[in-house]
Parts: sequence; C-alpha cells; structure tokens
Amino acid sequence: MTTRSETQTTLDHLLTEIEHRNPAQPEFHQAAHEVLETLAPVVAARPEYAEPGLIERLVEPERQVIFRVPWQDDQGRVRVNRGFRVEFNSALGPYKGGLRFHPSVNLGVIKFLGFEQIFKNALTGLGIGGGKGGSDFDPHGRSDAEVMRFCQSFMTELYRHIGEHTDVPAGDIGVGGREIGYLFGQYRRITNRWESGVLTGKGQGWGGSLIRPEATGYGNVLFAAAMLRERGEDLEGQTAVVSGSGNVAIYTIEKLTALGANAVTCSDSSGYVVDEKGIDLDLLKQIKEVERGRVDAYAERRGASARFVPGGRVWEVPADLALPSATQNELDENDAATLIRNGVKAVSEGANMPTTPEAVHLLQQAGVAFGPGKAANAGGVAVSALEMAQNHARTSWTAARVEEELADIMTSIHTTCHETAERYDAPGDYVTGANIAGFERVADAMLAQGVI
Ligand code: NDP
Ligand code: 2IT
Repeated sequence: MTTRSETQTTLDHLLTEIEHRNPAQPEFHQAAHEVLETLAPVVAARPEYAEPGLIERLVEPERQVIFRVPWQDDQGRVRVNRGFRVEFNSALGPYKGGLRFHPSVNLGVIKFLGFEQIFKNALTGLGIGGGKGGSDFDPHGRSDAEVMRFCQSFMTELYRHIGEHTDVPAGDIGVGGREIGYLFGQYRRITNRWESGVLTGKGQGWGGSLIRPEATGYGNVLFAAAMLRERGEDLEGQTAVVSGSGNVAIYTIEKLTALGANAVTCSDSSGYVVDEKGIDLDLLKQIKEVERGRVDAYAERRGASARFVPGGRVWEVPADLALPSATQNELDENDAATLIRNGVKAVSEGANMPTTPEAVHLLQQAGVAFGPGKAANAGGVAVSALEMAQNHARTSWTAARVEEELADIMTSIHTTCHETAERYDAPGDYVTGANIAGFERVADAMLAQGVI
C-alpha cells in the first residue's frame, strides 16, 4: 500500500511536469496545484486512481481550439481578436462551461477555468463535462452593433466545434444575455437548425430558463448559509462584503438581502462602493444592467449613506461574511489578514479562484469557513444543465420549480463536500472535500471508459 506522502511525492513530480509542459500559464498551474495538492489521501486509499496515466490524462485537455476573430468597428476599421475553446473533459457529459470576453483572456486563463469546471460540473451530479472559452475582446465602451459583429464573427468559427450533444457554452465575464442572443442567432443562421440546447443563458421566450441569471449568486448565498448552519448560525443580521457588480455580484446581493443579511459593498475595476444602509439593488441594476455604467455613479446617486473608494478593495470593510464575485486572485494574503482581524466568519467564492492559495491557507488556519468556487458557485452551471433539460423536453419550468431544484442541488453539493472531507480526515475543509468528491466522479468514469 502506498502511503499518502509517497503519493504526494508522485503528484508533486507531476505538478513540476505540468509547469514544464505548459509554460507561461500561471493561472493553470495555480488551479492544477490547488487540486493535486489535495488528492493524495484518495489516491493512496484507492489504488485504481494511481493507475499510470489517469491523472496525466485529466490535466491534458481533450481538445484546444484557438482561432482568429476579425470584425469591423463602427468606424469601419478592422480589428483582430483571438478566440478560444478548451474542451477539457467529456467523461461525464458534453463539454459545458462559459465564454469569457475580457482583455486578460489567454490560453492559460481559459485552461484554468476549464480545469475547475470539470470538478464543479461533476459536483452538480447532472451529467456535464468541463470546458471553457472566450476571447481577449473587451466589450467595455463598445456599441451594441460592434458587440453583435464581434459575436457573429466569433460564432462563425465556434459553431463547428459545438452542439447540444458535444459542447454547450454559456456566459461568464463580459458575456451575458445580450451576447448569448447574438451568438445564438448566428449559430441558428449558419446551421439552419433550431438547436436550443447548444447554448445556455438564453433569453426568456426563446429557450432560456427562469432563474438562470440569478442562479450563481443565489446558489453561492445558499452555500454560505449551509456552511454557517454547520456552525449553528444563519444569515440573519450578518454584514456581508461582496466584490464585483456584474451578474454574480448582483444576484448575490439580492439573495443576501432576501435572507436578512446586510450586503454593504460592490465594486468594479475602478474601485468600490460602501453603503452602510445596504446596497440599493434597484439603483445598482439600473446603473450596471441598463446603463452599463461604473460603480462611482451609484455613490453619486445614492446620497449620504454611500461612498466610492477609487482603486480600493472591499475586503477592508469590516464584515461577518465575504463573497468575492469579480475575478481570479482578487483576495490575497493581506486581504485575508484584514478580514480575519475584522472577525470574518465565512468566505464563499462566487467568482472562480478569487482567493490566492496563501489567502485560503490563512483563512483555513484561522478557522474561517471557506467555500471554494467549484462548490460554492456551481449553482450557475447547474441551472444551465436544467435549461438543457427543459430545452430537450421542449418545456419550461416555473421560477419556483427551478429555485427549488437549485436549493436541493446546493444542499447536496454542500453535504457531499462536507462528508467527503470528513471521510478523508479533513473535517470542515471544503477545498479537500470538493476536490476529492469531484475527482472521484470524473476518475471513475474515465477508468470505466478506457484509455482515450
Ligand atoms: P460580469 O462580467 O457580469 O461581471 C464581472 C464583474 O467583475 C464586473 O463588476 C467587473 O468590473 C469585475 N471584474 C472583472 N474582471 C476584473 C478585474 N480584472 N479586476 C477588477 N474587477 C474585475 O461577470 P460575472 O458576474 O458573470 O462573473 C464574475 C465571476 O464569477 C467570474 O470569476 C466568473 O468566472 C464567475 N462565475 C460566473 C458564473 C456565471 O454564471 N456568470 C458562474 C460561476 C462563476 P469591470 O466591469 O470594471 O471589469
Ligand atoms: O464558471 C461557470 O460555472 C460559468 N461561467 C457558468 C457556466 C455555464 O455553462 O453555465
């Protein structure tokens, strides 16, 4: 029988190899470390997982597509962006994961997101594989017509790689209902097929699911509530800091407020807003969803209770709960130390990998409940899978039904992570619980399906 430390040595060698084989992809290295550093207990306990090549296959995407996306701006000038789709693992179902449009997108970023997505999707239990895509296109300041031309050009290549049984993209940073609409329109035009299940996050009335826009934020709040319940507490009366002001942040704030917590911050890349009376969601939605403006406009229009802090980070505002909902590595060691000093009880990741490894370590050492993104933010992709189910059955469910299913799925993910952590001698460690539980499901399917 191999010991845990021998197994960890093997995994460490593999991590070194991953760094050599994938140079200049720091986010992918970080995501691979974060998972492989927690797998030794399960690989040591179950010899079939030590089978040569299993984990090597898991860290190598099944397919990676990189393509040119030429488009014309409103002045008629030709612009060229780069498009990506990384089809990481389809052992459990069609590749599933969002598209990110942001200038920071590169292959390493998409691979980190696709790798995380494999385990997240496995945790939902809904039969979806892992993938991710996007472009270094920056939608900020672009007209609707420019965004439409970009999306049409992007889909003119992407369409040949996707399909309801093959690969099903959705939104992520910079891709919301507007972009999914343009992408779906172009797919339908090129293929001459009404294939609703090829994309999720569609609009109401043409195949979208109720509660999909809300699902990631709502799900994260339900996950945070489940972690608090384990400690004999609930959300009522807790103060929460939330970063970001996009899809995930907005519906995180909405659910926190509905469950009696006071969400006092939001942010974007220009800085943050703190509002001691609690964020006024109607105003925030008007500025962000309708006007596509910046958060300083919120402070200007809200009055005395709110102020805008240019360039600052929300983590300096004292709170019981922190829900990072913007982007990767937005909460570092110093931020974690500040949160701990201010008495934070739980940190739950709405964004993907927002907390640096050093910060995660500090929070866990301090006894803070920590919900990793692949568990805590899985509600979004889970409702995407429910959207696919509705599309397949040519039906649509009520909001109440979708919300009930979302709540059951989040409870089940929390229980799975909690119990798996206990089973592998890491009680209360949701990072270990999520990684091992997700890994077991994918690894079992990969072993059953042979060396492919
Ligand atoms: P949106 O584009 O709707 O919002 C993103 C928000 O984060 C904006 O406020 C944006 O500010 C801010 N932001 C993005 N990049 C940066 C950056 N580099 N520095 C500072 N602020 C930044 O995206 P979503 O809300 O959909 O996604 C947020 C996070 O949640 C991402 O990590 C995403 O991967 C994750 N996620 C999303 C899911 C979904 O269903 N949408 C599901 C699960 C996870 P600005 O406008 O100034 O750039
Ligand atoms: O990170 C994520 O889980 C998402 N952006 C949602 C993916 C999806 O397919 O709904």
